Amino acid sequence: MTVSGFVPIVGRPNVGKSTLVNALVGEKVVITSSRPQTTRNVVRGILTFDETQIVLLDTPGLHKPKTALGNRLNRLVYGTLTDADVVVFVLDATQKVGPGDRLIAERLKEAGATVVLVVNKVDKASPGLIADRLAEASDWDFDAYVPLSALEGNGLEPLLTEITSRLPDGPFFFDPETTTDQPEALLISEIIREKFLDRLREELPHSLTVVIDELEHRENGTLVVSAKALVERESQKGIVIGKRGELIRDAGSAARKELESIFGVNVFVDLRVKVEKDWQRSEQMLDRLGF
Ligand SMILES: Nc1nc2c(ncn2[C@@H]2O[C@H](COP(=O)(O)OP(=O)(O)OP(=O)(O)O)[C@@H](O)[C@H]2O)c(=O)[nH]1
Ligand SMILES: [Mg+2]
Repeated sequence: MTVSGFVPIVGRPNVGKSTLVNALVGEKVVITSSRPQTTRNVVRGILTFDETQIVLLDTPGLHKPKTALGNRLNRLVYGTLTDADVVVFVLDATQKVGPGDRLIAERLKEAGATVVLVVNKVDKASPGLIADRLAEASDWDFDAYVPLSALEGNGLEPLLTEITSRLPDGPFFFDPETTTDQPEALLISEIIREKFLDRLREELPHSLTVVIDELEHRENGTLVVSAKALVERESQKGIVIGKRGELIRDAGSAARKELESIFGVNVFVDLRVKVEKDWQRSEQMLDRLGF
């Protein structure tokens, strides 16, 4: 008999949800960054071992929405609770439990979810601080509490044990070799976006999105990617391009290197920038961009 289930990973922006998904799956299936609100869609990371299959759902950070995009993302996250077998709720050990965390806790209680609470980033926090976080969170009376470091990969085994022991008997939903269900074009656009996030500051990361215009697998194996970075205002265009085109060239070249190592073929990346005025606030644009 096999055991399987759907496990959304939820929490405020920047607490390390995507890092945790990658650590558990054992390979990079989603992008991460030091900027809050990096993840913008639900991506499945699949982990199969022994007679167990865990379908992790990386989700956007829950926050007070300021744009139409923010509203959509929050709804998307709460939508994953419907089919959840176990929910992993992530806190950052270095940050006090705040109103944002309490709101999420309430929603999880209302949904009647089975919840494993993770205190992440313990590598950055003193034992006293970690104990404070666990004490604050114990009021919620969740099903299990696991301190860990997603970045260093410490504490993952206890988390897997807590998740697995709460999964129902069931079939495998994916081939045991599969690690994500993300379409190739989405993975590629995300990797390109990640390279911009690494290089941009302040509000700009929120205003940027990447769309793939064309993907071509040539007969000689080369993968040709044509992509556009969309920004919201004319003034942002110059920043994304950088002095003498340096920033966009660097981002494109970093993306190319990573894509070459993922796909094991030569990759060409043709990258342009386009202004799509206030796309984050336009329901119509969000539809078109697939949010
Ligand atoms: N020191 C330390 N840093 C971590 C750990 N886990 C994640 N981080 C860092 O925290 C930042 C945010 O990580 P992400 O995984 O992108 O966070 P997220 O919760 O997915 O963020 P959103 O997608 O914006 O909601 C990155 O700079 C990570 O490297 C950890 O265990 N220890
Ligand atoms: Mg994320």
